[in-house]
Amino acid sequence: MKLSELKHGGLKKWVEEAVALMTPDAVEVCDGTSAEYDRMIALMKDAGLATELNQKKLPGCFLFRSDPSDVARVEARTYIASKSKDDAGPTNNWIDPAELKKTMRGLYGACMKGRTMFVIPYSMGPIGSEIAKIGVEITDSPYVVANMHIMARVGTKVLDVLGADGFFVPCYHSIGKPLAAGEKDNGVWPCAPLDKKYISHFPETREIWSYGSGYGGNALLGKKCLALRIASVLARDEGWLAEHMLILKITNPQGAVKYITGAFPSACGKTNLAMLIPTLPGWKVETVGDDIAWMKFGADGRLYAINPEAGFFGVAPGTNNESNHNAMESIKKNTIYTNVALTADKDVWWEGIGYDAPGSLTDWKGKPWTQDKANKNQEPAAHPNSRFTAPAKQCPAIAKEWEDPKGVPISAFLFGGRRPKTIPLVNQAKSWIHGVFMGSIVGSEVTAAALDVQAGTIRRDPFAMLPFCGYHMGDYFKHWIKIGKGHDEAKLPKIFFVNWFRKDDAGKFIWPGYGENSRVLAWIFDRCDGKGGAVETPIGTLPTPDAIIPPAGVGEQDMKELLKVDIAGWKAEIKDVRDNHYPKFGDKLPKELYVELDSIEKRLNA
Ligand code: GTP
Ligand code: SPV
Ligand code: MN
Repeated sequence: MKLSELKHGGLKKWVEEAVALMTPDAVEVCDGTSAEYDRMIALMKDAGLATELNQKKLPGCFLFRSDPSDVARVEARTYIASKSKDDAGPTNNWIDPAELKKTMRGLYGACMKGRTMFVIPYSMGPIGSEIAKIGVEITDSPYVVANMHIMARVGTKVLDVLGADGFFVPCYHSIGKPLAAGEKDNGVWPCAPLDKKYISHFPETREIWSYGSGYGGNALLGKKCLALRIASVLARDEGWLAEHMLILKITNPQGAVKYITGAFPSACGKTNLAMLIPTLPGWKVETVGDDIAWMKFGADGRLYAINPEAGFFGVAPGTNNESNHNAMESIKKNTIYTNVALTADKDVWWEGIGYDAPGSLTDWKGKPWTQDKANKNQEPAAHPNSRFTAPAKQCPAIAKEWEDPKGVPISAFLFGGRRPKTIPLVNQAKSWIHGVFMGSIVGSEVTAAALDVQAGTIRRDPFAMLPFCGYHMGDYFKHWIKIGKGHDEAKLPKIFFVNWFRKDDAGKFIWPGYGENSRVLAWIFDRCDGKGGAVETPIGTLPTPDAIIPPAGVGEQDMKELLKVDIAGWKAEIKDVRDNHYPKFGDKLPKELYVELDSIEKRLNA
């Protein structure tokens, strides 16, 4: 579609301004058809950036290798440019919006020379749903266009809903690598150097400007930028919740259904939990969403969640038929693989795929790689943050209501992270405010999902939103408290803290995780109905020793360890929150949370 055919005056003008600034060789408005998707892939093949995979084994699947500097979100280059620095808060990077726009306009100047500008109208949420939001991303990356086709609803049908004057979030994206006359990418992933990358958000004007990266959350602007950073601001203003949460449907052996959401930091198990196959007989889990939940109150006073996305951008390493069969089934066709390893017969491979590397591979950097199991220090063949992009509808466990524009009523919120010690397998909050306290102190061992934070250390990641909250985190806590005060607590989701990642002194996981997590989900399900063996402790409501049937290989002693209240560990935890975590938020830290902190401390000392 041509620019001149756009019916929305504001959109047309905004694109024309971008064209004048970025001077692409051509402009195309995306229609969202499969022919368009195929054309994007063909363009990338021509540029030497897409490798066609074995079409017998993996029909419609392609592999991309990004630049080694462009393999994950870059938190140090991500900005919340609110007018006042205080509105961005202590956990976000801030630059004055006028100054940032000036810098970025400089970078955007002629940045699309030699390339085509693609205009992608997209809907986060089912098209036309009252909860859905429309964005328009302009980009010079066919890789981004193809990924957006999978991750969001894109094209002409979105323009139809937008009409002549509808609201959209304008999103600029450029990889920041113009081409000189006759120059081609020639197999080199185009992007800008780290100090030129900017992932910028202007919350007051609801704008997103991204420059210099082609990877994941930096470039697919509907995902973290719109659906979390901008949406969290809209949610604060309008009284709803935009959260980094999976959404699952769970059915018990009697056929009763509940919906549960869960916030775990990046690479801490959301996709896996959303697609879990229960080991507990008679239970069933189905997927509604694996990364983001938008939740609004229904007329009945309950919270209803939609998944704003249309696909999965999932972590490849560790995904196998045992750990996540449904993901493996979802990624057998029409899938984009990024930074995984390639086998000689053009199949994919990664660490933790469930079998040894078949012969000599090409690693994610494009170099020959042969598995050497004796060498513990061998570099991995697949990047630890290598990912698959696959349509959600391909998931065998996708719930039939996953696109229901009303959303699904939520019974429980889970919070969790990778905590080798102290935090028990599961712990129910005594009240909404206790649950908000739990969310506010989420911590996790750092993973590879972001480029610039050191893997292996524990950092606080409140509500798993640290990199994704578009405003002051202290105000965000306040928003959660306000939600509780403004609604009937009996109808609000019950809140639980889970930890699948306890390790023994040898560093081995005590809990097998994955499908076995269904044992914990079953307890949570029952607790939502006030059932299930439970004991009150200083830190919350824990299962009685017999309430969770241990999986094979987990002994009585292990279960005791997983469910004990580690008084000394918790005292250290509370001290760390009081000395290091809460003070970061200054007077914006709601006093209700200090009250919770004090009362837990008192109970621990009793
Ligand atoms: P993002 O897409 O970055 O938000 O990640 P996510 O939260 O969806 O994490 P995902 O489910 O992709 O899991 C990340 C890694 O954790 C993978 O390597 C998984 O195999 C591993 N993992 C997931 N669930 C479990 C579990 O229950 N136990 C253990 N030990 N590992 C798990
Ligand atoms: C995450 O890091 O939480 C992701 C991947 O889901 S990205 O889309 O890159 O943010
Ligand atoms: Mn995520």
